[in-house]
Amino acid sequence: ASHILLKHEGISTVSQPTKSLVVANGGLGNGVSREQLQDVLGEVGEVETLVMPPHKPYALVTYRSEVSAQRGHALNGRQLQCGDQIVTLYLSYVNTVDSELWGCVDFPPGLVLVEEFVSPEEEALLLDAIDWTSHDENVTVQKVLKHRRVKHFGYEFRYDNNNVDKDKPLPGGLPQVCVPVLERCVRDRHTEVMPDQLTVNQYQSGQGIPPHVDTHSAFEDLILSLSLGAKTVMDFRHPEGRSVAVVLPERSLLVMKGESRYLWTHGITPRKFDVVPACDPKSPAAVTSDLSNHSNLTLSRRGTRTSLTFRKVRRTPCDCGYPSACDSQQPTAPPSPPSLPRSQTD
Ligand code: AKG
Repeated sequence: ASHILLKHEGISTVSQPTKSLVVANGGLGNGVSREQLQDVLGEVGEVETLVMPPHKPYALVTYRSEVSAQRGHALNGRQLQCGDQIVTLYLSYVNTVDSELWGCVDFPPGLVLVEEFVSPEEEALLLDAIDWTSHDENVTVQKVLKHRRVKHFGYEFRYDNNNVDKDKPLPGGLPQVCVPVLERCVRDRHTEVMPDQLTVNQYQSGQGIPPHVDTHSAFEDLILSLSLGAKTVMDFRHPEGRSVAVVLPERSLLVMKGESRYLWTHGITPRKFDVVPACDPKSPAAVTSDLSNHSNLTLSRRGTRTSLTFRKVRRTPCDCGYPSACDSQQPTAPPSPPSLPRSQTD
């Protein structure tokens, strides 16, 4: 494998341990998904960066420490089930991985995108089941906001205080049609708990949602967002200014946890076209890369996107590791969440 990597890709492997490894066979080009590889590599230590160049049959991983990389190296020979084929991973040390050189910057930590999470048939079923003409306030609360329309199930999300009335559940609960999707989220270990709140956002072309952090005291760590009907670009911003634009293809599931949920804002800029990588439609995984370093970009006209955002209402104050962004951990109780989670009503 080392010989082929050097000859075809210019990657030279080294025998002495370093923090970085090339994972031969572990690439998007041979059917390994980012989340699948991240799961395996993350079992043995903290992954700092994972670079998966579009269409290539290998990935490059850098661990936080050399000790973790040594445990990663011991994954050599590990087999993965990818669709109906079994892929064997071969790992070798490399000197350094320059993410910029490779044209990919990693997602915010804790962010996972699962492409084709629902089939086109399920997508149609879910879209059909959202009845925008129903106003039964026992089941759903519906609002037209400046840049989108919304519907809430389980609990109403209130845009005046960016929170939910925890003692006022909507008796209808979550729509039955969502149950198979949520069961799959549990089966695939994206969540251990069943969400009890759903916000449906519908964006026409040109609409969006302001950057915000979902109020920590309102919801537990995990946020799941299913994109239906059309793709969009979601912008993630770190408080220190770093930003990552992530293409969310239709039928994909976005899983936000940890730092990406608690510290980074997420939002959708209202516009009619997005800049996306000009990728081979047979290999949609390529579009999950951050856009800033792509050389081959194109314009994509926005269609009507409906997103289903599932969350679990929090019952005890948040004690996350991001106090600067946490309304539960402010020194004095603020009248409304501080300037941290911005208004989501615009
Ligand atoms: C929200 O409703 O707070 C969202 O962030 C929606 C995100 C989405 O449309 O995927």
